[in-house]
Amino acid sequence: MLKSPLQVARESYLPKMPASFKGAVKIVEGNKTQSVADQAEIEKMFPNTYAMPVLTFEGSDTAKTYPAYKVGVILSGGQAPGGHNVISGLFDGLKACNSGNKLYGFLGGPSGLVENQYVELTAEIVDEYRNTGGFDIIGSGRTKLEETEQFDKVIENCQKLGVNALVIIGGDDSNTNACVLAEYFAQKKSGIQVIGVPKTIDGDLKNEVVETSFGFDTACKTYSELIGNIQRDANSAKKYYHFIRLMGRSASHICLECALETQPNITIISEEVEQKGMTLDELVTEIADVVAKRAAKGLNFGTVLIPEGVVEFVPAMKKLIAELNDILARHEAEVTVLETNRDRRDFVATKLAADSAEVFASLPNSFANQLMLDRDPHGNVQVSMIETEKLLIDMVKSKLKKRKKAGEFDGKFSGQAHFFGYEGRCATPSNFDADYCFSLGYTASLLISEGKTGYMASVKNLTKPADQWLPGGAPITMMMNMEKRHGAMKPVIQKALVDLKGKPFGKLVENREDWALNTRYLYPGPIQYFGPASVSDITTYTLQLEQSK
Ligand code: FBP
Repeated sequence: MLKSPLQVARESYLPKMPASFKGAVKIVEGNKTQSVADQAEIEKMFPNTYAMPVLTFEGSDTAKTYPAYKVGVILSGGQAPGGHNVISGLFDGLKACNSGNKLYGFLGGPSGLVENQYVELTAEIVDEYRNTGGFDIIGSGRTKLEETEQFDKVIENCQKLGVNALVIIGGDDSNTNACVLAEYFAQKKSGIQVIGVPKTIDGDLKNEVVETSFGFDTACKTYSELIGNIQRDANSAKKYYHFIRLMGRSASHICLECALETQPNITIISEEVEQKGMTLDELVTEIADVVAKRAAKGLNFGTVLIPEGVVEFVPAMKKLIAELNDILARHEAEVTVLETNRDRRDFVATKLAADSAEVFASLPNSFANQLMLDRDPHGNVQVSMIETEKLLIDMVKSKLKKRKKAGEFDGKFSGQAHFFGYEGRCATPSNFDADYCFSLGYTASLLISEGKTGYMASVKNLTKPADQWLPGGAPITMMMNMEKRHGAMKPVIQKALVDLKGKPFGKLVENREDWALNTRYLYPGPIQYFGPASVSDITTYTLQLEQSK
């Protein structure tokens, strides 16, 4: 493998660990749990994995011996910084539990489990990837495991190889899969345990036992560095408005965190847009008003942060997208044979309800075309391909043009569009993510060795130094509720959206007016891997505010 100087230097970084991992551990059981909602239905669907207790690992003086395991691991869904350290923590933990343990990596995500594509992860391989970004050690994918035939195939493949535990490193959808698999394997008495690990840069897989998903910290710091650089450019040239769309399919956690790190002029939070029931035009008016007020102070430049999922939170657009999802699924064959985008637009327009057809017709063609692009395997619109930042620039521009004509606006407006998403997903993990991920992997190895299934690895107390972190396990069923997916009610992990009563959003609201009208930019600079802990070991504002008393 070719290595950059930083990669070489990071090879020798030893992730900081909870004190309880320094020697033998004992497992402490908490109270029995229940699901966040729809308890009766979830209990009925998960008779073997419901109501299990939360677990905590504490240091112990009594050494333990653990049975030997063959463990399979997959990386599932979008990349997130730190995945390689989950695998190295898992590997080291397994070897510490029993030197005969073996680890297999199934290739390309969940499909590797079904197609039996795997590689044995040896010390030599794992060492090459310690503290690096990316998921390239075994690759990732978005295949959804939902058919009984797929589950049976997984059992068959695991049994052939002698694998008796699986670790699924993924987001809410992948951990929902992990939960369903754990229950199915238990019902079938297959003897295969399943443990999940909370991954996603989106930061929306969190709850009382999972404080944050890994990758969020590094991705936000990477985007914030870029936003800071752009703000400095904006403040130097004083001639552009930069509209910056940020990844985060549904929740606006990334956008909110980057706003707290950089203090831009405008930050859109999808959850607030939905709560206020805003139209696209109202959103555009809010932006145009800030542009006008800044222009009145002689400031014809600025930054606007846009969460990539915002279109699905504008109620009229949400309805339109839901109808499009349905139409495109039901008429797939008819739509596929149509040759031009115009034919496709005309076809779907005839199937939409009158109000949605009106909204659809009001959109620029390029944007309407993007709304019709293929859905992902979980049925989600691929919001990363929808250029909301360009749509908003065009709409703000035409609103200001009208105001200028009416003598109501005297400034200048020139927009630059940016989208930051893939830039952050494989960044070299920050010290926080390198440490957190290693601990998550190590925790997963202990959950397996203790014979647990249907649990998600959890490490708490994350704003404290790593030696005070509290590792353990959370039953995945406690995170579940029933939601409509593809027209049917399904058990899924409840997504954590931005809490509009929470402290991180409160801090934005408190400062919104000031950051809009004045120029209070913060320039965070690049992630620091070496140097004082006050710079290199800090975590997100979101986590710090959430955990502040
Ligand atoms: P996960 O939920 O799998 O972690 O992925 C999240 C994400 O990074 C979103 O932020 C983004 O919308 C999406 O993946 C992009 O998906 P793809 O990699 O398939 O383009």
